[in-house]
Amino acid sequence: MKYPLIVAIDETSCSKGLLSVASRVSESASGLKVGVPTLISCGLGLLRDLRASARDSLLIADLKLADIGDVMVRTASLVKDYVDAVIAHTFVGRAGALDELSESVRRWGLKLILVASMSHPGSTEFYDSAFDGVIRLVRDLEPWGVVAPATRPHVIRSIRGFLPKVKVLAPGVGAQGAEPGDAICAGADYEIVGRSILGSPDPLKALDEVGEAASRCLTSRG
Ligand code: BMP
Repeated sequence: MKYPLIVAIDETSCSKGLLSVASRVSESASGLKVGVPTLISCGLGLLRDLRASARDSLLIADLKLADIGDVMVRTASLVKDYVDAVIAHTFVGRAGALDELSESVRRWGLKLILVASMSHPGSTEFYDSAFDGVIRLVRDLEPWGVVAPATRPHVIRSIRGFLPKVKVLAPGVGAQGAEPGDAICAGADYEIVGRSILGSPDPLKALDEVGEAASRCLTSRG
């Protein structure tokens, strides 16, 4: 079974080796999340190539959409043929924004992932104080998944309590301070890990170390 990990690719230079490292990583990780730095540096061609080489991995375009519905739909339409899921912020609200994106994403057969809370300290300045509204919005829109912080496991527990069915994807492991496995133990489905895997001299070894810890938590949860 694959590790409950999604590897974040946020490289600013599009090296030849990136595709091959990402493909090898995808053999053990559940998914790959391609961020805006990589989309700008490599272009959509990388998504197309990843789609071909990482067929059984969840491929996520981390566009962090936050605009009026029309622009979010246009932006997502550019990646819809290559990826399984797109990520959008929740703070733009439903009417005229996420309702339109959600409808299009469903029609295209993609998964929508909404940011429920973030991993950096500043997330408490806005996201966490809007928590009840975010939960209502997520209940209403029924996305496939939400992003919640591995750095604050109590937020993950709370989201899991309110939204038992949604997939919880948790960033903040390693470089941002959370220990591998913390988020899975708190109820997340996947941990999102970037620099401590792809920035390591031996990405596959780093993947195994983080992945084993996350898998142990999954096993202990039963
Ligand atoms: P790293 O493991 O290198 O810190 O990367 C974390 C990844 O998760 C980045 O791609 C970042 O965009 C993403 N992320 C995050 O760190 N915090 C959030 O709250 C939401 C994210 O998507």
